[in-house]
Amino acid sequence: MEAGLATATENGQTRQRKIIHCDCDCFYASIEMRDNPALVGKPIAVGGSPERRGVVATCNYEAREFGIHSAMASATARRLCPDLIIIRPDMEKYRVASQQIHTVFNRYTELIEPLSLDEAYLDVSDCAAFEGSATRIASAIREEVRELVGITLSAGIAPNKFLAKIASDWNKPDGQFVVLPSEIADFVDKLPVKKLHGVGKVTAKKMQRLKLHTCADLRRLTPQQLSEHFGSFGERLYELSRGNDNRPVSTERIRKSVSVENTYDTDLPDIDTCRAALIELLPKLAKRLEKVEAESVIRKQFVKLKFHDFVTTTVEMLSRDTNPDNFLTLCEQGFARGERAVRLLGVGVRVEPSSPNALSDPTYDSDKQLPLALSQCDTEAP
Ligand code: DCP
Ligand code: MG
Repeated sequence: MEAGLATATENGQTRQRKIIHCDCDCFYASIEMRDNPALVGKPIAVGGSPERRGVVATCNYEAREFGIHSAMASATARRLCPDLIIIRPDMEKYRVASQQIHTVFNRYTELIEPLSLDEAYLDVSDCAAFEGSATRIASAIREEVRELVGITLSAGIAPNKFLAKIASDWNKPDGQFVVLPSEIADFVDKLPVKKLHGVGKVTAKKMQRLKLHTCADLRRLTPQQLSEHFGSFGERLYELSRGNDNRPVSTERIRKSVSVENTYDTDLPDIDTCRAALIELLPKLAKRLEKVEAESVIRKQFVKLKFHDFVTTTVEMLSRDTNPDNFLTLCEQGFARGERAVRLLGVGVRVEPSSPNALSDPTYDSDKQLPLALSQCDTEAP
């Protein structure tokens, strides 16, 4: 049995996990359509006003036909679709719906890992309903969410989290897709590398240069070649390209930070280039924060720099928002500690759950190595 499919049982035997990844369809927009059926069939977005430089949080599938998507400026969205109806978000309503969805999940398993208000992994390996058929459990969950909450949900069913998450997108909206253990090789063969978690813009470009387009291409490389090209990420790529992922569904992890970072093709030589690069990271951070703002509150802002010699330093301050001037000040303080070229820059915020139930996926947290109880600053050797 392949490593990524196995889970240990008490007597030391191994068996396959059954994971369902659930993701509601155009979540905020679905709730708004549910509450105002006159909106159904029309292009709608939920977000800020175009007049006040608002952005789209999400939009329904009719609006997506016009090229509108999450995080787009509402003004741009309106330009693309002059008839677009833009609705202000009502977070409280979405939180209530999220709790209801969880009541449905709880009927089938206690092993639930929420990723955001509308998304969760469920481990149903021990669920006896429907003779243990994860496919039928997923259908039942979708039906019950439709009845109880009045919105649709898509599901991916697979032997691990990585495949389940990709599969839930396959028949979206209002659909589900199963990857059986016997189908994994075929499924990942055709999978574009861009679909792999952790493959961002820079890595994707590099893979393109190396003519690595699908997981089948990645599989042709040895572990040594993968780590030569992609450093410590190489090992993970080796596993993912084979459809392996042994991460358990975790019910306990709490999101501790939200951040973005970038490793630059050419080192940033001085503070001015660092400042400019930092400003460019901010929209991406804002985008990630939008997704979690309902369940998290900001406690600190921080900036991380990795100098060309791999020495890393992090500077942070107490804060309740993402003030760009604060980030610039932190960046200057960090740079002053090294006064040498910078290969990686990160910006982020430390967060706490806004309610004890607001658990989330640590995969948003790209700063896992940072200590949690941070002093004002810390410097790490490589
Ligand atoms: N969200 C947000 N800002 C973003 C992305 C998302 O405010 N940049 C909010 C609105 C979404 C919700 O989070 O409704 C869930 O995000 P998803 O990425 O799951 O997107 P949707 O559920 O809206 O659409 P999909 O059908 O693609 O899952
Ligand atoms: Mg969704």
